Amino acid sequence: MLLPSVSVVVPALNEARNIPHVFPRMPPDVHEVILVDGFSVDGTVAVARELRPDVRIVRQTRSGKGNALVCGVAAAAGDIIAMVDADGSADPGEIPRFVAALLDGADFAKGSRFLEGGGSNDITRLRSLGNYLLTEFFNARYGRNYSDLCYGFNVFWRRHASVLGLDATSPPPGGGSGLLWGDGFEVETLIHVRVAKAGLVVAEVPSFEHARIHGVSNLNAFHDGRRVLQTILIERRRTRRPPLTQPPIRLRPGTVVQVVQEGTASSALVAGPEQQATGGSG
Ligand SMILES: Nc1nc2c(ncn2[C@@H]2O[C@H](COP(=O)(O)OP(=O)(O)O)[C@@H](O)[C@H]2O)c(=O)[nH]1
Ligand SMILES: [Mg+2]
Repeated sequence: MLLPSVSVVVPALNEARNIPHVFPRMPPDVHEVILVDGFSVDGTVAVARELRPDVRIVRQTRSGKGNALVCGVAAAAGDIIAMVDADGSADPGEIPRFVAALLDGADFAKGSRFLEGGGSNDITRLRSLGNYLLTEFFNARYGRNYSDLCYGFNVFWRRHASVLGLDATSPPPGGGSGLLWGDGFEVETLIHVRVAKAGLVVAEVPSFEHARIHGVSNLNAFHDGRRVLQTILIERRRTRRPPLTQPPIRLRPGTVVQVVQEGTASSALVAGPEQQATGGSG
């Protein structure tokens, strides 16, 4: 069987010192690596090209990590898109684990630091508490049972990219450096909301988040936490309920995933011969 091709989208804002820790960990068979540069001034693009002459450099159209991701998604040509941070916190070596969940039937594989096998050296107590509350709120509103909402390691079939409904091409509002909705760190929440609204089958995959290697985070827990909360609230007002049932997905032995369906969740290490996972009673 021909394996699906994988495009890795890497948003990067002044990550020249971190990219040498990230690129060498890419699985050898990825179809393409797309670095979406946020007009870095530290030589990020030159370092990326030196490490990986085949890297595709995309300049983002507005500001913010969300805008960077959507520009990367628009440029991607692979069957599967993997979103991987450039600061050394996400390990591209985990990509095959996510791809396995997609091959096992999921439409979208989201990383979770809070499943068995996952973890974080990067998350602060404040962020952890905020993430927990926002995740619970999201679950209550959208009928899911995710364990981790605000985490950026996501992998999905490119054919579902239109579900995200994100705008890669409009100029910045007012011609300045303003953000459109979804351009900031709320982007992951916006994606999860729209994926849930579309009723896609989502598998949570355990992932380990390492501490950022150099530099400091661009995220502000209060400001960006508020944008995440607004996203959950505003998008819900426009929501029609997603389908109540999702088809069961088949998992290969050895895969550890959490299959999340509306209102239910179950974790499983698939140990025996191929088994069916339904993610609970639905
Ligand atoms: N292109 C681009 N990348 C960004 C921007 N803001 C953050 N990033 C990248 O997004 C990833 C996550 O950002 P980071 O600051 O580490 O936030 P945190 O992981 O939530 O603490 C990193 O690879 C950043 O370089 C931006 O405005 N433009
Ligand atoms: Mg980070």
